[in-house]
Amino acid sequence: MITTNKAVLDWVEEMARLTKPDNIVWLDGSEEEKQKLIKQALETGELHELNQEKLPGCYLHRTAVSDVARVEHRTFICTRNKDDAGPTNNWMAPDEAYSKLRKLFDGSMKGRTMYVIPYIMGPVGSPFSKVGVELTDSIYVVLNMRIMTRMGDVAWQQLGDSDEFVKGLHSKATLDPEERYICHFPEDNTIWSVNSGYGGNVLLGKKCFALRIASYMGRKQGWMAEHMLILGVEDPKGNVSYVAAAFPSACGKTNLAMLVPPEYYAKQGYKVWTVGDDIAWLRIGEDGRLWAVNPEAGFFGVAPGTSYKTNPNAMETIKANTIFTNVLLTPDNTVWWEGMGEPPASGINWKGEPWTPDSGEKGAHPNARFTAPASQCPSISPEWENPKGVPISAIIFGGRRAKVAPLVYQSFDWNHGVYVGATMASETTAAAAGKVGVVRRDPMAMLPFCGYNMADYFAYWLEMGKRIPNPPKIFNVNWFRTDDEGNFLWPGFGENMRVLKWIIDRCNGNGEAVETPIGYVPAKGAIDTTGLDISDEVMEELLSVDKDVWAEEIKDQEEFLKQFGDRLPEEIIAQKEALKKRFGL
Ligand code: GTP
Ligand code: SPV
Ligand code: MN
Repeated sequence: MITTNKAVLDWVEEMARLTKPDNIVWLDGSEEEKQKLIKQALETGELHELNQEKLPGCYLHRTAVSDVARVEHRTFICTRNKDDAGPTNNWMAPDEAYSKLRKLFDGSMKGRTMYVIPYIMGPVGSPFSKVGVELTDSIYVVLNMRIMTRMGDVAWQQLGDSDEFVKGLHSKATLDPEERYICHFPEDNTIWSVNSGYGGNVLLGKKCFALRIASYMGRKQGWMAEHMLILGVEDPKGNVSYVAAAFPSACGKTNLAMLVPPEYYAKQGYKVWTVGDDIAWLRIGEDGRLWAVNPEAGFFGVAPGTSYKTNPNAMETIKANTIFTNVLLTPDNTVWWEGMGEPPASGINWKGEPWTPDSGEKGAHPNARFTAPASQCPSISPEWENPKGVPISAIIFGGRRAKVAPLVYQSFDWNHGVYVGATMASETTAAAAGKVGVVRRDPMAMLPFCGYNMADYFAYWLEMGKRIPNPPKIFNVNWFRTDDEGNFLWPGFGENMRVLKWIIDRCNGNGEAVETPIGYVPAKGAIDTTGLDISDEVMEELLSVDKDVWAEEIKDQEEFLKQFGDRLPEEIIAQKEALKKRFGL
């Protein structure tokens, strides 16, 4: 179906005049269309067909070697006022950005097809949901968007003749990294992305729309768009408590969302249900609680480290109908990555070169990913497409900190929780181009994804606290504390259930805690370690709050907050002063 929506037709025509494709294909989202596109992508080499007996419906894609992660230094928020983008975003004036990118898009689709992808972010028919349209010259993008969103005619139906849709334009152009731009125009509901073929830069429904544009929209409209997983913990009586957790990229959201409780908990009847693994849209419900939906329909997850030991639900999810990007190709035409288990004797690495385990090089890129339908996840929640969403009892912040942050602590109240989120820090990962393992502040895991001034974002969080009659409790976790040799002190993965249990107990008025200057930390023995091989000393270290270490930490937080100047909410400063005072600093 070609829509009759005039705003869409006019815009597509204008973009086609600019990019000059040989033809335009309007996608309907059908199975037949999918098979046709796969066939074409196999012919051009954009996709490689994997062993269809072992991995039915699965394909491999390799990106350009210089195009394997998000490019934060080339990602811009283009608001008329520079201050509206704020000090943590790259900014370009809209006129300048449009004219610069227009030159790059001019004729960029010559000899190619322009695909028109109508899609919905959020469950079909949900009051949370929003429509987007992405124009792209990449079949890989089309096939990924087909998994990650509700794509096709269903979106035209939802849009009707409204002009309220997010306009996304993407072209691979020449893939020149020097001319790569990911530009957002929140004032125009527009995203222009050029010269990349990597997920986060080009699947415009995901980070570009569902976080950057949506965070801007949400602030105007009274809701929130966050870099959060959503999961439900079912207790033996059948009560389900939902939590949302914000960890920076490649810091454990997918893994926590798909957690399999260890035997000790499974036997008692505990279950974990997956609602989403990366993005949450949150609204205040009629009952005064905060309700969340997952705007996505699939998982674009980190492959390395994923195994039947660490994340069996992910392994089951990706057995069929999955696109693998930048993984190792094995001799039996299946896939492998570091951390999956025994490597094959040889293979073709992510760059497309011959590889052996002793070559000294990685077989898969550290940011290799799988794209798989959420519906295939064994732990997918029966509520995951509920148009009303699920009610959130706890918000959890977290990151990778070898030192400083304890395994878990609870904030004193909402405003203190906002301060904890605002001053979060984590070691950088391969999800974005640049150095790995450097500690940086990443407020609410939104540093690369906030579509407006981060100081205003803090203010909005504080304001939401006043507006939510029954707000979630706020916690912080850290699975990544290490000993002096750099070994993780906490087993992580399924065992994180023990921490989740304490968090839910706290939400229900149970769970023993001791008060420390940074918040409530589990009392000795309050984290149940039955069946776990961990010493009391290690537990003590995991939960320790060291004054000298925190004195340094607070100095660094203070330094970070300075950049916001007068725009920083008074309450954030008050929280910082109160924290210092509690430490006697
Ligand atoms: P994005 O998709 O980039 O937003 O990342 P994510 O937050 O969903 O991260 P993901 O769950 O994919 O985890 C990234 C890496 O961290 C993987 O290699 C995991 O194996 C590893 N990881 C996840 N959870 C744990 C944990 O509890 N402990 C340890 N040690 N590693 C973990
Ligand atoms: C992230 O980097 O946080 C991701 C992957 O979830 S991407 O979609 O590439 O941004
Ligand atoms: Mn993410």
